[in-house]
Amino acid sequence: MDWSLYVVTDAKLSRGRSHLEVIRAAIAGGATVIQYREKEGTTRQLVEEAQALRELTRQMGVLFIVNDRVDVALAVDADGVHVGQDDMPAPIVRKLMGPGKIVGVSVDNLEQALQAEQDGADYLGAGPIFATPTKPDAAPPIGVDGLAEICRRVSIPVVAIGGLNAENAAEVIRAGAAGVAVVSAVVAAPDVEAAARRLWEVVDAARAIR
Ligand code: TZP
Ligand code: MG
Repeated sequence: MDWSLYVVTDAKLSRGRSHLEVIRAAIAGGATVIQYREKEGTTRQLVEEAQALRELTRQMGVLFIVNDRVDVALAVDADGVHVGQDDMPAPIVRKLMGPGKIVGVSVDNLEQALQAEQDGADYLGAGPIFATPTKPDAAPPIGVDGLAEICRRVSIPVVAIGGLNAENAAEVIRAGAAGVAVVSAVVAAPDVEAAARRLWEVVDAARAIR
């Protein structure tokens, strides 16, 4: 699985553009994983939007993950689901999703990382690496050192998240991350495709010399 550039949706940051438009451009620029993250709207709306993104990501051959909602992930046959520390516990998520689906868990410290790995997570989202206005209720930033420690201690892929952009993506890859997860750096960019391509290039180059 290619975790290089993991793009997370955010309707409020999309400058009035649809998820489909933004995500199509992100994939054209090199996004390898798409996460549908929507905290508002009815279940019907969520399923319809997720369905459309599922079709697009399947056509384009990239992974499709749904944030939080195991039911929505199953409903649209997403590749997996991503849960946080206040969401459904990972072992239950695993049971509901089945062995063939991807389960990702957000962690903001080593203890949570080790627990998530033991609980059967396929990958971790570690962060926030840096403070970010995109998630005001996030835990305090763990920094590149916090990320590096988690990467050293688990054997599953770790995707870094929080305040990442083309300027700082290389250092999280050098710290051991399998990829960078971004919201604003891609979704809020005036030119989504160009922003994604630049990030992908930085990640690819950083990995080549790791
Ligand atoms: N989880 C930890 S930080 C964050 C999430 C969803 C938001 C990251 O957004 P951005 O705009 O890439 O800093
Ligand atoms: Mg969550």
